Amino acid sequence: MKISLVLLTFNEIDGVRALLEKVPLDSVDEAFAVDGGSTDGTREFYARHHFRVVEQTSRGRGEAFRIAFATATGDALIFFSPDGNEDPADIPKFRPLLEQGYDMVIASRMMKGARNEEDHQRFKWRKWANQAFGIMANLTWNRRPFITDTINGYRAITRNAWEQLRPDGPGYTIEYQSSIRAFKRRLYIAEFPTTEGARIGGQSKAHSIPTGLRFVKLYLRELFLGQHFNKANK
Ligand SMILES: Nc1nc2c(ncn2[C@@H]2O[C@H](COP(=O)(O)OP(=O)(O)OP(=O)(O)O)[C@@H](O)[C@H]2O)c(=O)[nH]1
Ligand SMILES: [Mg+2]
Repeated sequence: MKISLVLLTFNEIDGVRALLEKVPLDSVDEAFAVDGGSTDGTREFYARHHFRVVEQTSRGRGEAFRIAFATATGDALIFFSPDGNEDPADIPKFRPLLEQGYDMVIASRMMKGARNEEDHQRFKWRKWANQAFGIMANLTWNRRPFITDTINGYRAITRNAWEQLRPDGPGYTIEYQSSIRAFKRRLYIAEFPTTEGARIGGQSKAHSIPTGLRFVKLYLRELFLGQHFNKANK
């Protein structure tokens, strides 16, 4: 199976500087970055290291996923965000599950053996909100075993699944929408536990309240669309 690795960055110079050399490139067949228009030296860093970059024409992670599928030649794509939250040592864990036939593989911050960035805090607001969205999606659409982390960006998706699901969501909703539509089509999803690290530098661009509202809107739209999302996107 041919696997493409996609790095997603928008002003992530501290992260790429610390992590690019830790990415196990020998475990994938192709690798490139999709950049959302960084102005902090991220793009220049890639250029200096002869790492291929595709520039986005419009911003947001949703657009980045779509550009990645349009650019990559692999049968499956692994998405890795080098901001410190995701451990590059997990990258080789996706292949065996994809080769077993799973349509989507998610590195879970919520399952047994995993660690969430907020686990040391008493009030895990973001984790709880993510879990609530996850439960809503599982209860509404999932007829297979419970998926613990429907939102994490650290995941692999096969091209075949992507073409069936055609996710059209904006920004940070892209992963939640991919999971929801995979539930609707009864695709096979695997999870493995991961340890979420702290952000290395720069800033988060995902602001909790507006992002949460976009998730609610997306959930309602998916409820309305039901199984008819292919037509809606055409
Ligand atoms: N290609 C691309 N990447 C983006 C875009 N927006 C954010 N990213 C990257 O996506 C990853 C996750 O974004 P973050 O802003 O860290 O969101 P988050 O992980 O929910 O927030 P933190 O927990 O604070 O790190 C990072 O590697 C960002 O650089 C975009 O518009 N295009
Ligand atoms: Mg992050």
